Amino acid sequence: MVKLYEHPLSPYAQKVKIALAEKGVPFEAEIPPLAGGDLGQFRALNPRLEVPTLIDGDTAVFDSTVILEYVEGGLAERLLGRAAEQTASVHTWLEQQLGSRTFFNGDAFGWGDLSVVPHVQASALVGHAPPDGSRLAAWLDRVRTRPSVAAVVEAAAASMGGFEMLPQLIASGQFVREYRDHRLEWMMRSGGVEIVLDGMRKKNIRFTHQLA
Ligand SMILES: N[C@@H](CCC(=O)N[C@@H](CS)C(=O)NCC(=O)O)C(=O)O
Repeated sequence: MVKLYEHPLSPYAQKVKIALAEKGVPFEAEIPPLAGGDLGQFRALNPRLEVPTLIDGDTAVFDSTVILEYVEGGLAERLLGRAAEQTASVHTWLEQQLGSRTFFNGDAFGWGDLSVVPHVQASALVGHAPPDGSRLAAWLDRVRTRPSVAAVVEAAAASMGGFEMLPQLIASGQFVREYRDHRLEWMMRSGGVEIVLDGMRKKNIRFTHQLA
C-alpha cells in the first residue's frame, strides 16, 4: 500500500487525498513532524519538506500535481508490466505444448493452431511477440503464411487504427467496457481493482447482462 505524508489542513494534501479516494487507491496517511520534531527521515524523502509526499516502495513523489500524474500513470505501468510477465509465462507454456511438432495439431494445421494463433498474434501486435529464435516464434511465422490466418491478421492490424480514440470514447460514455469472467478476474488478480471500482462509480464499465 502507498503511504501519504500529509496534513489534514493542507489544500494540496486534500487535493491528493480526494484523487486517491476517487480512484479507490488505498493509502496509509502520516503527518510528518513539520511543527517540531526530527525531520531527518522526511527530509530524506522530500528535501522541500512539504506535504503531500507520496511513498510507493522506494519511490518518493512530491508536488500534488506530480502525485496525481504518478497515480494515474503508475497504475497503468504496473498493469502493463504484470501483463508482460504473464504473456511471457504463457509463451513458455505454449512452447512446451508445441514441443518439436510443426503444428499444435501435429503434422497438419488444425483446431489447436487456429485456437492459439489469435492470442499469440494479438500479443505480438501490442509488442509481446514470442522470443526471437523460439519454436513458438517459428510456428507463428509458419502459420501466418496461411491465407486464412493472414486475412484475419491483416484485418486486425487495420482495425488498430481507431484505438487512439478509445480513451475519448470511454470518457464520453460512448464505449462501456464489459468486465466479465477472465477479464474481470485478471483485473482483480493483477492489481486493477481500482480501475474496476472507478469504472463502477463512473458507470463506464459494465458486467454481464442481468435479467432482474
Ligand atoms: N506545490 C506543492 C505545494 C505544497 C505545500 O506548499 N505544502 C505545504 C502545506 S499546504 C507545506 O508542506 N508546507 C511546509 C511547511 O509549512 O513547513 C504541491 O502542490 O504539493
